[in-house]
Amino acid sequence: MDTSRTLLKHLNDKLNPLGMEVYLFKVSWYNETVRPCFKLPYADNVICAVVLTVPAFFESAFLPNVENLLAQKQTKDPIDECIAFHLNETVSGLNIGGITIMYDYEILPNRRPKVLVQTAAHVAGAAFYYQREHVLKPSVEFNNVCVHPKYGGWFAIRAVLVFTELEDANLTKLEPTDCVKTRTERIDLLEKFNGNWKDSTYRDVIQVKEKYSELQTLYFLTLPKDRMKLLQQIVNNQTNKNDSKE
Ligand code: B12
Repeated sequence: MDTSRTLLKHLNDKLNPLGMEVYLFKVSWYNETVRPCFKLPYADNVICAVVLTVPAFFESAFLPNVENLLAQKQTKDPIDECIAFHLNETVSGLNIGGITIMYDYEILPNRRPKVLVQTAAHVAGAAFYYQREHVLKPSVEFNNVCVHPKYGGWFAIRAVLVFTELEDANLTKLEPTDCVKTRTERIDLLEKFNGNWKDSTYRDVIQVKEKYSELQTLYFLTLPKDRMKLLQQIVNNQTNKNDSKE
């Protein structure tokens, strides 16, 4: 087995059970598509991994840890904290130096995102990136959206790991599945994503295998300032349920 494949297996063995998926790409695949100001400052054959959270993440990784998160009284976003914890744990188990983790929310001093995770997901074959150019409606200022072949829009793209000391010129390119094929469907997708993303209809643009639970949907629709209160309620309900069983 070659090094990239061993690496991918390690990452997925650790992260799949937590509701996370990992796909590899080379720096050159990403840098060839983005404008110069977004290019990653690494050699062409350096291996990167894009990390997604899929519906199971909330119940498999996040909820079991909520009590600890509340006890720590930390100020960071609890979901971001949970993802960072698991990614740090996972890479610390690797025997490779020079690993850089870039999160979706990280912004450079020039106000640009550190990494464009949608482009990363597309070039890694994780999720097709539907952009306004695909619908030939140049007059409309659409924001663009990735669609996952199993989970539609019920997922998020959380991070890119860069393995700065690992180069592989022969990494096999996985093409993303083009699951929103017609122009009409693509316009519908982009209109839903831009028109009213809060109703989540854009997420159901294809038939999906699994989506966010009611609780997860409620959590993400709750304003960040009120999420800790919601988590406290979830923990209290859980404690009451356990008490009544005893
Ligand atoms: C800034 C930002 C916002 C801003 C502005 C929106 C925007 N897109 O600009 C605000 C705060 C409004 C926002 C809101 C939301 N966002 Co937002 N946001 C981002 C963020 C941090 C950066 C996006 C950005 O600035 N891109 C810069 C532009 C220039 O990039 P671009 O348009 O892709 O252009 C590049 C490509 O076209 C590429 N390119 C050129 N040619 C080709 C060819 C090919 C084949 C490819 C692949 C690429 C490619 O080159 C260009 C750059 O040179 C990303 C996370 C991230 N780090 O990427 C999330 C992200 C895009 N947001 C996301 C979401 C879900 C939302 C919300 C629904 C809120 C929410 N619940 O989080 C709303 C939706 C609002 C809406 N209707 O669009 C998701 C989208 C997931 C998906 N399925 O695609 C992301 C990826 C975050 C995540 N963790 O998953 N967001």
